[in-house]
Amino acid sequence: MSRIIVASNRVTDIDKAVQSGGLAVALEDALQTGRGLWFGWDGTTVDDDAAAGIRLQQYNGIRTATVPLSRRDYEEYYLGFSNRALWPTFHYRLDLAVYEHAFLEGYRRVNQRLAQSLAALIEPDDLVWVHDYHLIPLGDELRKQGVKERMGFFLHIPFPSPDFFTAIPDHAWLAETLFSYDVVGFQTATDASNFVRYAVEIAGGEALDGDRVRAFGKTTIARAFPIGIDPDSVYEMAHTPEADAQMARLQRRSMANMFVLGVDRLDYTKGLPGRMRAFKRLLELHPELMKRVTMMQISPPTREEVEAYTDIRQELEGLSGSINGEFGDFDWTPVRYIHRAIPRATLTALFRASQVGLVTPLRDGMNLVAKEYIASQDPADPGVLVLSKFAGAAEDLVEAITVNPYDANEVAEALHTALTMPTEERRERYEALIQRVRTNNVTRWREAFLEALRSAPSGRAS
Ligand code: GDG
Repeated sequence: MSRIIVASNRVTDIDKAVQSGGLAVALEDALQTGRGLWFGWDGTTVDDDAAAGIRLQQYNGIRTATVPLSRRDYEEYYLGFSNRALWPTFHYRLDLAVYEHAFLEGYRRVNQRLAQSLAALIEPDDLVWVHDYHLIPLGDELRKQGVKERMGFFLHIPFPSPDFFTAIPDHAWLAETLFSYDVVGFQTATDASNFVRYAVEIAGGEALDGDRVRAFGKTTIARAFPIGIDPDSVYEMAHTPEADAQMARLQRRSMANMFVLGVDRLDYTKGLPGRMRAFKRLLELHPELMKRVTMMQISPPTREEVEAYTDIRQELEGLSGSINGEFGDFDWTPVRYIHRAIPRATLTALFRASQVGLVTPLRDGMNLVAKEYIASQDPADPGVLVLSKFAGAAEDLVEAITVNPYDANEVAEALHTALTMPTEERRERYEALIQRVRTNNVTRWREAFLEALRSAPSGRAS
């Protein structure tokens, strides 16, 4: 069986990463059973990159190969092009996008350097699986290094419509690099079709059968592979004696007996200010809910060196403070806002304890929180998912209450519907949703992608 080489921007401490969920869990099995290798940045920065070599380690049967970044690489490749240019553009926020020439050069340089380090580790018949927007040109750079093995790329965030993609200076170069992969995977059918539209309408290429698309004189496969979770492990974590105790403590300590829960990295794509405004609107429209419902928002910090992230933090602190000042009482706090990461076990207990999971991103590749919320529920008395139509998850989770996150009134009314929904309807929606979360689980995602890669026409995109 072929070895699997995973490349992602960040390789974290595997034990820690597996505990906190995410990509590490998804890939752990594949990496262990396939004698795999996980390659990427180790999260540190050094002054002099010339002195920094590749570091090989082994955890739990998984080999990692990591490199540090120089401070300049970190600024230009990571904070700059990846998070100031690509992240906002791919999330339809051209107003926040900063395109500096030095960022683009840094992005190219780092991808080239990473490819040089990785190429030396690739053996014949390996399958190379590259992840996310930081590393789009890595495959092309590997090809230039002479790598002929099968290579696939998976984009965790949305692929925007051509109008937005073409705002990126050198967009044709970036798009062309994707054609060096044998398979390009997206979260949703919409994302895949945006990519094909770019190839056909902007690059003058053509869509062929079997999800193949040809442009720039090369052919690749563009297909949706919706990412999922491991619902059984989430359910188990939400139903331990410790979780029971945490739920009881929450109910005891609170005047409100209903909770609306939001869990998102503090990112401007997640629609957090709009979510708080919608909760305020709920209290205005339905004052009978005062003192009966509390909104809990857990938002761990992220990318704090990018200004747009400090702005959103200030806005959110201002909003939660003003709602609490206006509506709160000595015995009731309407909004509880936590700007810290909390342990995964506590998180799943909170999912289970909350009558509503409120997931209202303005754009999101998939959104795993929506799936984790469903997986944590008690089947006899499940909560209700209120989900933005702009989350990739909305393409599949159609029994959620779907909302337009830009419309505070609509979200407020959806919250009211969710909080007053009869048990029978809650169960019906839950049964349909948990079925979907179980079917489109993380193992299926991984296996479907790897199968597509294994059976791709050739190891060398042609
Ligand atoms: C990107 C795409 C796509 C959050 N707070 C805490 C915590 N979390 C966990 C959640 C969930 C994960 O982090 C977040 O995943 P999401 O999918 O919701 O969002 P992104 O971080 O933006 O991820 C996204 C994803 O990649 C996968 O392809 O779905 O669209 O943007 O698992 O539970 N975990 C802990 N404490 C916290 O405070 N332990």
